[in-house]
Amino acid sequence: MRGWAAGDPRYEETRNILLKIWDGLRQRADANKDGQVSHEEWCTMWDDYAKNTDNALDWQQRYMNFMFDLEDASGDGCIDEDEFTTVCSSYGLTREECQKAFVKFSSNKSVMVTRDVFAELWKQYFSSENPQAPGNFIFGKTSFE
Ligand SMILES: [Ca+2]
Repeated sequence: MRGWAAGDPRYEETRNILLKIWDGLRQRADANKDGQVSHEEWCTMWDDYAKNTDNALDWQQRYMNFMFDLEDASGDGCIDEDEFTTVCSSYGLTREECQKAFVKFSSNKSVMVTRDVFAELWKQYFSSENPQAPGNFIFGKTSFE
């Protein structure tokens, strides 16, 4: 997304972070050790997380920070609507839906989405049973079908 070539230190750092995320994910979620994380294993792991969000696994914490850094393209410590929309539309959502989602989790753009705010929204995304909880919009989707 950022156009960094292989060999660029930022490319290598990002690659290393993703490999660490995968390592942690595989070690904790791949219950039957077949080298793959199945849908069921994935859900079981996040269900465990939802029961105690203060007890996040290392890789889950890395994943959250990775997503924050990915979205905060300007590096100013805050995700703005344009940054959010750019990332979420890259995986197939329309810009309009991303903008609607941003409005929902930023309380109509009145909240600065800093890393701390994002961390709280992230916990909500994985643990809240309320479909309208602001955290449920951090991946850009506003519909649930
Ligand atoms: Ca930013």
